[in-house]
Amino acid sequence: MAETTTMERRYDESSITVLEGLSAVQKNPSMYIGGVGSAGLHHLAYEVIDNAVDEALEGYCDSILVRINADGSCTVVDNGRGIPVGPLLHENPKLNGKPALEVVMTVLNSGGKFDRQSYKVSGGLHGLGVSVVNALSEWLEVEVNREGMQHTMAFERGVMTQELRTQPGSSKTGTSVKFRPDPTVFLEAEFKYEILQTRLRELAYLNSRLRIRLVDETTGRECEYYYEEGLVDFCIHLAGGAECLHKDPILIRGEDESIGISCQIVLLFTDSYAENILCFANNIHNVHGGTHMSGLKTSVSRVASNYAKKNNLIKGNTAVTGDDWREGLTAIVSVKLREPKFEAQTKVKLLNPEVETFLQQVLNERLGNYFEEHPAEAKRIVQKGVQAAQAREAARRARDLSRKSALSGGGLPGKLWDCRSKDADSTELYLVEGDSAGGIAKQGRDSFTQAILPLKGKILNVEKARVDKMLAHEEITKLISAVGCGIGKEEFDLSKCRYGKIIIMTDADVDGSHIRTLLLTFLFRHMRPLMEAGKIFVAQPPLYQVKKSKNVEYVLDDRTLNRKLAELGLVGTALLVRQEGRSERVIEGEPLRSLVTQLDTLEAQTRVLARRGIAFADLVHRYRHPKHGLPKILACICRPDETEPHREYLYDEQGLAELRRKESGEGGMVEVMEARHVLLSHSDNGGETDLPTHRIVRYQLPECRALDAVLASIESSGLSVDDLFFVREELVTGELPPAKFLLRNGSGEFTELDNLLAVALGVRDLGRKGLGIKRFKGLGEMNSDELWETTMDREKRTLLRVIISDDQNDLEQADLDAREADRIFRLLMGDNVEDRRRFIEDNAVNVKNLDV
Ligand code: 0RA
Repeated sequence: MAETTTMERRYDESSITVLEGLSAVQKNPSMYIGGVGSAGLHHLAYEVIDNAVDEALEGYCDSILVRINADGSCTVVDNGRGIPVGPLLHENPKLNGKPALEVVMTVLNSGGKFDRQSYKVSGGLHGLGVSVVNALSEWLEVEVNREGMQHTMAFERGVMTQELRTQPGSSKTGTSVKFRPDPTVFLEAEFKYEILQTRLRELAYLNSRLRIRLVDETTGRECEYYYEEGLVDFCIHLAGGAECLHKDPILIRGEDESIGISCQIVLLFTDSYAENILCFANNIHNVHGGTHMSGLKTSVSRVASNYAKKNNLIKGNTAVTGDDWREGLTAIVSVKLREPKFEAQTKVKLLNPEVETFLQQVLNERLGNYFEEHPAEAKRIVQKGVQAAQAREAARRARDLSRKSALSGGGLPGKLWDCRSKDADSTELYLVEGDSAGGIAKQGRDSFTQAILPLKGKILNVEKARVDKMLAHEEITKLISAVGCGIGKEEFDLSKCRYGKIIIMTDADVDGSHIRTLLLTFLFRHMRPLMEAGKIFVAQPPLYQVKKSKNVEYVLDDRTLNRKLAELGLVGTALLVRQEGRSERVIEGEPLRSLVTQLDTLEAQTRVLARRGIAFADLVHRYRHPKHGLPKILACICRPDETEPHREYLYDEQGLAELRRKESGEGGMVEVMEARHVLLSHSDNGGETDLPTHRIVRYQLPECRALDAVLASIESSGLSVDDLFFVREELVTGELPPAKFLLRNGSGEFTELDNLLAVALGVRDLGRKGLGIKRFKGLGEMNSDELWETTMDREKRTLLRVIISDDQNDLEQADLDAREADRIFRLLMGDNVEDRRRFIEDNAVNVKNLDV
């Protein structure tokens, strides 16, 4: 008892400075982590992760695990040296003698006191130290393994609750930090898998041979990133399947020890039309570039231009600019330097002038050599630049022409039904698919504020066309002049936009969604500021009209309709289960509703499996394990001597590790790869693969976790999983045996069901009784009143706002999102069919409802 008191007093006195620092963080968290929304929350995790990456940069750590825990906390584990724990020697008597671990956890910026050799900050706005994370965590537990001992400590809101406890441990080293962000501080309490995933993937790209794993315990999702030559993979990933003009990405490394700079550059000249260069200094992405960006740009243009002149590749008097030479270039430059200077705290731009000269030196020489040694590739790259220049000239002529015709009274396109109001805030422009729908929208609209522009057929896919071709396309020029703010980088003027909202209104079918994507591609590539300003919307015309006597309702999609039918069908309905030798069981009310919901989930998840070519019934019968449930991993084993891959289902990582051991046999080499990475490296050089011939390609099966839960819930309600698939076979008499499952509706009528799976469908069928359901095949099938009421009336409609990033307050996250959007457009609208298919399969549409 006495001991505790002295300890406490000692701690009280010495902790004054400590708490001063941390309470400053607690009083004004936004100052330290940028905000208390989702962005700030994730910064906490980045802070700990960055510290682990620093260990990796110094060569002490090669593996990091990040786990989102079921209780809302996050764990970051690394195998670095471990945070020092011994008593600190310090001039400040309040800190002197304290365990180093405690100081690191409770004193702001104390990480620096340990003189770590690394480049200090590996992430954007971070580098504040784990103490900030501690200050803003409801609780935090840290475990350090060092020198054969295991050390633990715990805190609550920055205050120590468990002193350093040491016990014998193993020979492994490393740090594990588990923390739960303070819910009284953060508005957003949940770590998001996707957000962490994008960031962790980038860190793995930037730090070759660092293994980073992310596990989400709440959903069972997980992923692992590991790159031998990360920057090259990053560049391929970034190019998103665009065709490459040369065989392998061009990788250039340089180092000048005398000035303490090293650089890594990857260049990929593609057949696309956008330039895409990412710059990093000490692992920090510099959104606005800086001296590394300008060094790279100048040098690429110089090398290409010199080569073209020397080999007489420019015909006539075409003036090729730097932008032309870099059309379609995807590149990453990563520099590491001792004293980086950035513009502003946000580190958006690198300023060190010596970096520019250094990069030019390295690139002029090495890229010059590459051109000389690869004449065929060099010629292709140069020709692309010359074509770009010619197209730019043609586009300028086309624009001049259209500007002249606009001046001479041409003005707005003939097909535009403009609104009467000229107020650019309250007005709306509807882009409508087809003339007939356009006509209906015209009749239905509020002509004071709503303008209609009907667009004929498929507009041009601008991802595959240069500006000149684009400006020759009538639907596009109509669109440009209706919107009024021009296109491109130099000529775009947001303030000239003639409407407050631009609303895309297409049919709810495949063609409609294609046209919508084409329009979005155009708007994203050529009118991006409109999108960034949140002016682009997607209308949501209903798919169904549901009539019940005089009552008319409109329903957006199949899912909503099904839910509605189930709700109606459940009223007064009971499920009867015949049991051998016993009286039948009756399920109704809440238990029946919950069963139907479970069966809906089952249907949806089964469809996901089916798309992967896996039959659910088969999986349950052959692979459902009494303890592990359904398999969570599908491994496709490709052996050098076999043409067809061999499939194996596994339950966990351990199973995969065993499989790998079994496959590699005596000293053999087998590589385990994520399916998506295989596809990426597969596509970079025209079908020729550089994959290992003996490999295990692993597919995660996250849907199996959801299915496990459904199956467990079915069993816990006393039903059997076999009942799902039961097939009633005809008796010798030709009759069907009595059904095991029956539905009884409110009026006491019975419906026989084949099996348990048929229950959800049966309930929906009951709900359908007495309803008139009409499916609209397109906008053109509605009359103008219907279209107004469901889709255009401000009071009733739902619009989806198109956003590039959810997080405009967080520069870093917004930037990551924008880059991801860029890549996805390339993937979806480019030529690479295989990647596109994969992407669509992997990603369900991700939009939020917004009432405007
Ligand atoms: C200070 C000094 C040293 C390592 C660390 C901090 C460190 C911090 C974190 C946070 C998460 N993981 C971490 N790993 C290490 C240097 C240790 C030494 O010199 O032995």
